[in-house]
Amino acid sequence: MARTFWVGGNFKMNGNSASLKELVASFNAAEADKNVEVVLAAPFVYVPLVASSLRSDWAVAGENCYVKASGAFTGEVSPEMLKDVGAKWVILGHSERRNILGESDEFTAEKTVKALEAGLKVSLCVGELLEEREAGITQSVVERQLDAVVKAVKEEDWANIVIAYEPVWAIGTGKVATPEQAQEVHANIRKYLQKAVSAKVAEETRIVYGGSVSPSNCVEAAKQADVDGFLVGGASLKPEFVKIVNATQ
Ligand code: G2H
Repeated sequence: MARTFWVGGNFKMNGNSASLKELVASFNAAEADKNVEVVLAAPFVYVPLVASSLRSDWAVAGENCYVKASGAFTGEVSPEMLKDVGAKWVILGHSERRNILGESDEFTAEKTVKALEAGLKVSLCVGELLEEREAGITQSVVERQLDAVVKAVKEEDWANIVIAYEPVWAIGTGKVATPEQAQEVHANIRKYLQKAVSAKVAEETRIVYGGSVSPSNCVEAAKQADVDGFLVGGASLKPEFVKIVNATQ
């Protein structure tokens, strides 16, 4: 089964009502490849705005969620709430959550379970720090992050998970991983899924690359056999994001 190319935009903590309205209008007017699944992740407060104004063939995501449906959890947002305001996806395990907010592999796995139970699809981020790459432990770090999720979810849940490999040293730094570096890790993740879950899940799960993806570096990366799309931060805040959506045309 061919894997549908997937491109996510991750606005992070950027934008305001006016700028996001303008950005969405530019995306709505653009000629985007209809064979690509496109998902835009907005800050919680702007999810309704983006969801209500975005073209119907693109979907909206939250950038995080909590592990409960409701209750005394001041400042948190549940997967059910995200769904209620129009999100179909949520990004979980982003390195900024893991490294700035201290979220563990297990907490990320628990969030994944709860988001899936609520009916959201999950863009699950994994990736190593620069010192981990230099120490030659990239694969074991990524496998440790994935192990927690493998233990927590059922085999059929993987149909609703996209894995985003995002080497932390390449995030927002302009230091993009080479297409070969991305391909090597993606292929190893696929081998890991085969061993840890099943051959079907390994074959069908989309593994996308994130970290300083831009209109100028996406075309080569998209040619790699195991690169099934991108999770794009900074470059998703510009109309040229559509060039990344169209990377395989
Ligand atoms: C990685 C990526 C999006 P950027 O965090 O998730 O951001 O493209 O700005 O490196």
